[in-house]
Amino acid sequence: MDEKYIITPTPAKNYMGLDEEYSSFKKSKAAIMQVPYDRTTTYVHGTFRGPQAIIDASRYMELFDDELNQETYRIGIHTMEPLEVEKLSSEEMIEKVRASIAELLKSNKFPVLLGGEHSVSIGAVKAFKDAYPNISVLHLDAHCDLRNEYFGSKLNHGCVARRISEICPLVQVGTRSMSKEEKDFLGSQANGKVKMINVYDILDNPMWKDTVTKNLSENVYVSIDLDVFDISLVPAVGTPEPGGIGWYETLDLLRDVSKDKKIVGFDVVELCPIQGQAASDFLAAKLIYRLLGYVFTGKK
Ligand SMILES: [Mn+2]
Repeated sequence: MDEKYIITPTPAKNYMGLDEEYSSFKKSKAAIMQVPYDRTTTYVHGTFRGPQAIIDASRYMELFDDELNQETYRIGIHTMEPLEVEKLSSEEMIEKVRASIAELLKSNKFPVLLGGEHSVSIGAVKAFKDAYPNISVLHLDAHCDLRNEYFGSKLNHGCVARRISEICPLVQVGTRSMSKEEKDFLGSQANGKVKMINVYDILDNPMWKDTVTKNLSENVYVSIDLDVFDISLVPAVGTPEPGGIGWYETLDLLRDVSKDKKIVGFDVVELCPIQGQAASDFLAAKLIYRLLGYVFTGKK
């Protein structure tokens, strides 16, 4: 792709390009943590470019949210320097993420984590479990990620939900791909710790969103693998799967959950940018802003 198609002159540092007044650590309620980790990706590599692509795209969004009729940025959104994780093992990266999220929670910041591959979420969930013992995880993903081990590692991105299910209850939404091992796990050992609402449930049952909220505890961490969206909306992911969910039904779900529960943090992972195709990056940037808006509605 010819470089002239890329309008952004230099990589942006700040989500939405916010001024100091709305992005200093001290004054911000939310903090964006970038974790450009991409070591166990099995198909398309490049998720380490995800956080920067989201920050770059975010500069072209309106500061006014026309659905919520509010200027969510006024809560203050701080962008942290990217975590240095490129050369770390999965164990080391997860511990670094856990410690960084724990620090943010101590400072009363609302963490937003940008991946990177999905294994970054394990560190975040560990930190949230320490801070909120009754936490549960809402996991949006095309894949159920319930393998005990994948490519020789228990911390592979394909094992994320299995590891999270060992920490706290998990509700999965939008899945449409699984192995026989994962199917068997759901049928036997999951022991009610994992509730799955797959795409067929979404198509068949108009009350599917109620099933989601019913199975979540009061405090909720949301983990969004962007491949949950249909590939026509978000083709730039590490493991694209056809038949995903749409923008408005995803927003409907997140709006419902934010009203019924307390969302205490979230991540957006697995963006694998395609040069010259900005739609996926922009959707991710806007999804983050809208979800922050839901969480902080009326709390500016
Ligand atoms: Mn996935």
